[in-house]
Amino acid sequence: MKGRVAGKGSGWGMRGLSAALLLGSLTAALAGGLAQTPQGRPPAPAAAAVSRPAPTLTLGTGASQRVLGLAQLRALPSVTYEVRHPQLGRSFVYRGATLRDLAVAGGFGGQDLRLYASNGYLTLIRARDYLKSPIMVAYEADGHAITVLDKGPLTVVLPPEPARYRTPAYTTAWVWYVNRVTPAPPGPQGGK
Ligand SMILES: Nc1nc2c(c(=O)[nH]1)N[C@H]1C(S)=C(S)[C@@H](COP(=O)(O)O)O[C@H]1N2
Ligand SMILES: [Mo]
Repeated sequence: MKGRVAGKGSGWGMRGLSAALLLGSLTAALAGGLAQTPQGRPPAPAAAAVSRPAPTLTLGTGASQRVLGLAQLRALPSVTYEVRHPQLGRSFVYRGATLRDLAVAGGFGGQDLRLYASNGYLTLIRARDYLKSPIMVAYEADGHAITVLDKGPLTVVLPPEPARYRTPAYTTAWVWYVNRVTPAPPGPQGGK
């Protein structure tokens, strides 16, 4: 299918699993906090560790890979725009680094990209899309760090234009919890 970013249904199993793991760790954090302070609220550091993990984005693989922390992501040129997140159903002003700049920083500028998420999800984003429009890895929404519940700490965001980005064919490109970008292996689906 033309303009299709990746196969439908990829990641379904992992999505359920990650939701279960997330719920499990939230429950554990709450239980742990309550056990330690029976009269009080769970301690802030436990809650913060669950909802705001430190962002890292790895560019490439193996010996040539580069790991960027938040400061290094912020040191790249940033883009900012408002768009409705298709899965959250809410609009945010997102800020982040473009895939175009990240690919250059990783030494694979202009190539089709494979994006990986911490829940095992992966998808393909085409050079013809990210070279023409500011698709970003967002680290900020409405001026704040992005929580896990809002698909952060790093999440892929597509601009509102062109209009095809708002069609179902592109919902797979909104990679939540993105943690690695590599050049796509050869093949129509980027080796998927
Ligand atoms: N990290 C991560 N991002 C993901 C997915 C996933 O499983 N994990 N699924 C993708 C796909 S295939 C789709 S269709 C949408 C699904 O969002 P929804 O289940 O909220 O409709 O998120 C996309 N981003
Ligand atoms: Mo999907």
